[in-house]
Amino acid sequence: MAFFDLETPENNQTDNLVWLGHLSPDTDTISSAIAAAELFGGEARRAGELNKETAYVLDYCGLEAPAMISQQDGQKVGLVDFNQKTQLHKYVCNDDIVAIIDHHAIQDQPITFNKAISMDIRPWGSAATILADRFEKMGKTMSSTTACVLLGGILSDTLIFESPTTCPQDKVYAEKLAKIAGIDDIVAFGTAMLEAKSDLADVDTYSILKLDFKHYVINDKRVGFGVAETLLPEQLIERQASFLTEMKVEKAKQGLDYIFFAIVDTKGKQSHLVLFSQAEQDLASAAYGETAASQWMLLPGAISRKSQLMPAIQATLSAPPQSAVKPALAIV
Ligand SMILES: [Mn+2]
Repeated sequence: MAFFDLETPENNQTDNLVWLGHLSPDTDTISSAIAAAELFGGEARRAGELNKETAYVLDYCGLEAPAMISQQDGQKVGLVDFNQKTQLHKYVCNDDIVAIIDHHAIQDQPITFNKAISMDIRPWGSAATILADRFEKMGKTMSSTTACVLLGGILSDTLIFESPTTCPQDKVYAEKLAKIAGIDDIVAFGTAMLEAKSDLADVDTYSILKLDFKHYVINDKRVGFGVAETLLPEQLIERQASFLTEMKVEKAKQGLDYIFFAIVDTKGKQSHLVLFSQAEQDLASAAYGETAASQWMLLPGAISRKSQLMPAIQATLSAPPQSAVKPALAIV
């Protein structure tokens, strides 16, 4: 079998090598795949349609979207920005995977391997930050276009450093990347990205539900959790009835035990959670310690699925029965 090691890139075989992020790709996933291909060789791929923010970033940076992942014999796949089976494109089998670069917890359904592979998982704000650090540590200069998309990846995942997932390295590397990319105003770039993402008036409700949707399996319960980060929450709040209709379809189609959708108000720093049925209301009440009203729950201060919304669900579903007394979400 082919040999691949993130630590000794000069020895790697890079024929048929592709870099791939998670389903419902976001800016961090796409930019990390692009950067990994530049750093280690091979080509970037995507596992789905681009959201408006990512399309904006690629256009701004002067890059084409990576090609869709295809089914290839003997392809080698480096994964970026995820490690869960539920987020892997069906065209990739476990034996194809040669490396993982990620910043997510290794939780209930990680991809498993029969042999050791090269991994780099750090508790940083974005996979893009890890890629930027690898370029620097390996003494390689990146192109200005790659610096530009990596900056987009950091700003997207950290919500311009406002998300509780942000770490000091994210800011340090954002500034270095901005210099390489020739971007003077980091916050203005990040704000333009968020505005592009918030422009959902012409997008149908089902597409919005699935724009940034992740699956989890916790204690044998299947959970689907979609989020839409927006500067214009009212535009989505008024579509509640339509979201509930689409959630019904999706919950049945995916065989989920629970389905959640959060309208994340990135300006007001709060989330509006759409609660499909009594099951979701009960779980959300236990997890977040808030009361549901008319299939809604307002979660002040909660803007990150990764570090706030999902960990609370995770803790509640993992807890032994009858012991869920105090809410698992600590609002920061
Ligand atoms: Mn990410």
